[in-house]
Amino acid sequence: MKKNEMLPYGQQTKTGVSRRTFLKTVTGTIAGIGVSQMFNPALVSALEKALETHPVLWVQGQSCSGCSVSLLNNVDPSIADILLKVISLQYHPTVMAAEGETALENLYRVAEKYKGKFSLVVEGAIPMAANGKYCNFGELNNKEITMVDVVKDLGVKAGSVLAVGTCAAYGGIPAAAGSETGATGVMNFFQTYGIKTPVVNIPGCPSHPDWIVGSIVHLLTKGLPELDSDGRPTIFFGNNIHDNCPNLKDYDAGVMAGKLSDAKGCRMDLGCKGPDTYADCYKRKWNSGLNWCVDNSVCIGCVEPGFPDASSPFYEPA
Ligand code: FSX
Ligand code: SF4
Ligand code: SF4
Repeated sequence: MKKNEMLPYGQQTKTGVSRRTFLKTVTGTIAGIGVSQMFNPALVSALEKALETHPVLWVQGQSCSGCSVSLLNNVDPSIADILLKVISLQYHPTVMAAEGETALENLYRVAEKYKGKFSLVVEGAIPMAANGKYCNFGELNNKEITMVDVVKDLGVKAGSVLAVGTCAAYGGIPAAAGSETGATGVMNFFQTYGIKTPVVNIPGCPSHPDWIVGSIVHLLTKGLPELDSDGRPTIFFGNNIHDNCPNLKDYDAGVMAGKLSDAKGCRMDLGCKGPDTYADCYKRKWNSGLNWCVDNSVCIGCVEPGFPDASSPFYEPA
């Protein structure tokens, strides 16, 4: 079997990362920031049990695929292994080998079989204009299937939906000023069609791999996480960046950076939107914990519902 081949549910290879390694990775990746505490000692058996019956289906609409890339690049052992063999990911356009009608048939088959139980991950916005024709998903029985069709059909059947990335959560870049496609996020889309399936927003442009994996694990083992008024898990998005920024003491003392290459000082004059942004980047960091936006640039508020218009211009003070 090819490393990235998608096998039918229940037939995934036993080679590669084991479930125990995965669990260690998950708890290790998100340890120290409160997430590990939400898992009781029964996590291992609870997750293993959940995985038997709760596959994850991942669909992509209007996005740059940055959220998938963020996920695939950032965790060791390979998140592709984790997703394919441990979280029971049954469909993912970027990592699976199957394509065309076969893949689409499998997507609908798994959704029917695990109706009410599977988690649907939506990456990217949903273009509602022109009958959904701005994002063609594929063909089934000689009929064109759009992203609108897929999110409607699968959204109704899913046990829960994770809107991964700011595009899927709130419309994001595809919905920015000047957009012609009617791009919108999952919650808004569900409201339009009266779909009641619970949605967890995991914004970020892209979303952080820990936020994605942590939320999936929470859903599988403990159900819906606590959400803020924008539908985001408070465990990841509950705190203000500015209030927790290592540069806050410089801000308080009026020590301001004047250019991006300045090593010292608060970056508000350079356009930092930390005061209007809620996420834990200041402690979680990015690129496997190496750095974060405020180290070398500014926070552009990528997790907020108004992004990118509300943050623009990025490098001018709010
Ligand atoms: Fe959007 Fe995510 Fe930004 Fe890109 O998929 S959140 S454009 S990083 O990739 O959807
Ligand atoms: Fe606040 Fe940004 Fe300054 Fe940090 S760099 S203290 S987040 S304005
Ligand atoms: Fe997004 Fe700001 Fe976090 Fe950077 S620091 S990832 S811009 S929320």
